[in-house]
Amino acid sequence: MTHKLPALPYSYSALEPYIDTRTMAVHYNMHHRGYVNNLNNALSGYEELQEKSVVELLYDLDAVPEEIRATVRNNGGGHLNHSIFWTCLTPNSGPLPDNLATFIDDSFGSLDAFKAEFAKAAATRFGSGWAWLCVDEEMKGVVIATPYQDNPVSQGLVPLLGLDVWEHAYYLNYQNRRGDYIAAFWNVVNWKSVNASLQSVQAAADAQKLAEKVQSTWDSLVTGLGSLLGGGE
Ligand code: MN3
Repeated sequence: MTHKLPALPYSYSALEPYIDTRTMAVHYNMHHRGYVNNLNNALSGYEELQEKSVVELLYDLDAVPEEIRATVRNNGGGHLNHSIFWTCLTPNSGPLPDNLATFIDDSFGSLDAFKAEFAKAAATRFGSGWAWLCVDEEMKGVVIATPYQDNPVSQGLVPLLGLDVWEHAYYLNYQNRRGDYIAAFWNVVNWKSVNASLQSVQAAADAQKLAEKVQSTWDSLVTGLGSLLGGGE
């Protein structure tokens, strides 16, 4: 597959004054486009890797040949991270859907406690990187920060909400005031989209649980049949 720059779901100016027009234009059109182009260039000549989605590539980086692994990690990560980031933003933020509010309360105690933990991860990420809200294997919310363009899927976590804290994401408008940029971010979070991501993870987990239940029912049925047919001890 050829990886493509996804359409931005709003105009460059839509997130003003929290994220300015010029930053959005450069960020989307230059930075994100660059990651997509570099990823496609790196994969040229690797037909089996071209069949994989960017999530599949990053989930199993060991399957990527060493000579292009760092390039795929950085540029595949850059592509996926920004694709997630754009959908996490909206000019019409609104309240949290109930399902997401419950998930955040269960995982962090309250929305304010979650925001404080997320903002701290974003503020203390030294140098370039990202802050994330993810779902772990136990279906709990966790906050992490990743360096450079690393994506949480490489650690087996599913990202729901990401914040780019590279200087290119805020420097034109905020200069060195990363904290102001992080505070402004909460005004443009697309909670509906974050909740939609959460719901698809929850649906997949429910389907897996159901499959395991069917399997264990089947196992006990077969075991029972086995002892019936085999006559036991
Ligand atoms: Mn960026």
